[in-house]
Amino acid sequence: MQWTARQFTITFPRPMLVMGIVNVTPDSFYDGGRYFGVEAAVRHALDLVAEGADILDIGGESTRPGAEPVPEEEERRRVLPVIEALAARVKIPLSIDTVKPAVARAAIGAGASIINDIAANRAEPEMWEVAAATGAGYVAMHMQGTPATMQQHPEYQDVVAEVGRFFEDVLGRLQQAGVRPEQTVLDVGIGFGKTVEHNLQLLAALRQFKRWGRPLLLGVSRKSFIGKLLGAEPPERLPGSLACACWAAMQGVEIIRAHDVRATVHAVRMTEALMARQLA
Ligand code: 8Y4
Repeated sequence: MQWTARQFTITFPRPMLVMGIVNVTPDSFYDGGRYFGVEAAVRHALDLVAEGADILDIGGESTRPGAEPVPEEEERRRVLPVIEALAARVKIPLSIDTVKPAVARAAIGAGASIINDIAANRAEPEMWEVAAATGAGYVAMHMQGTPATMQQHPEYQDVVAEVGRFFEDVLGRLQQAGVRPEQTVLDVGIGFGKTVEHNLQLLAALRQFKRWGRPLLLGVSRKSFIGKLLGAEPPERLPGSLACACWAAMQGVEIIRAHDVRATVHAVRMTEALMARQLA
C-alpha cells in the first residue's frame, strides 16, 4: 500500500508515522501572524522534528467545540509564513489543517504536501478540486455536524457502521472529483461529534476500517474523552493518550497525530518491537 502526497511517496507497512501538531493560533502561545508568533511556531515545529516527527500538521483555526471561525485572510496570515519557513528547513511532509479550499491552495503553494480536512463530511467539491489539481495527500476525517455544534447532542444508531458508510461514500465522491485513492487517508475523527462511548467504540473497532486498503490516521492526543474517562485535565492526559496510540499501533493504524512527539515515538516503537515478536 502506498500513499502519495505531491513529491512524497510513503510505502506501508512501515513503523507508525507520527504527525506532530503545530497550532498557530492566539490561544496557543504563538500569537499567530505576528513576527514573534511565527518565530515561536517555527521553533516549536523544529523541536518536534528533532523529537522524531515524520509529518508536521500546521493549523491556524482552532477546532475546539464552539470556537469562533477565523476569517480566511487571518488564517492565511497565520499559517503561510510558518509553512514557508519550514518548507525551506525540513525535508518531511507538511500538512495544512484547514477546511478552507483557498487556504489549502495557498499552503500547498507555500510548500505543504497534505490537506488535513476535518470537514470532509460537508461534501463541498472545491477542496477536492485542490487535492485533485495539486496531487496533495488528502486526509478525509469524519465529523458529525460542525465544530460549532458537534458536541451538543452527538447521536448515532451505530457509530462504527455510520463512520464506515461515510468512508465508503467519501472515497467514491473523491474519486469522482479526480482525487486518486492513493492520495487519500481515512480518519474516524475522535471527538468530532462523538460522546466518550462513541469514541471508545470507534477505537475498539479500528481494525474494521482497514477494509478500504487505505492508511488510517488517528488523533487522540490530550482529547477530552481521555479527560472524562480518567478525570484528568489536559496536562495530565499524556498516559491516556499514549495508551490509545499503542492500541492504535496494535490495530494497524498507520499515522498518529500527537502533541507529545518524543513520548509517542518511544511508546509506539516499544509496542512495535513487541508486536514483531508476538507468539501465536
Ligand atoms: C485538548 C487537546 C483539547 C486537543 C482539544 C484538542 C484531529 C485533527 C484535530 C483528528 C485529524 C484537538 C485538526 C482537535 N483533531 N485532524 N485535528 N484528526 N485528521 N483537540 O483527530 O486536537 S484538532
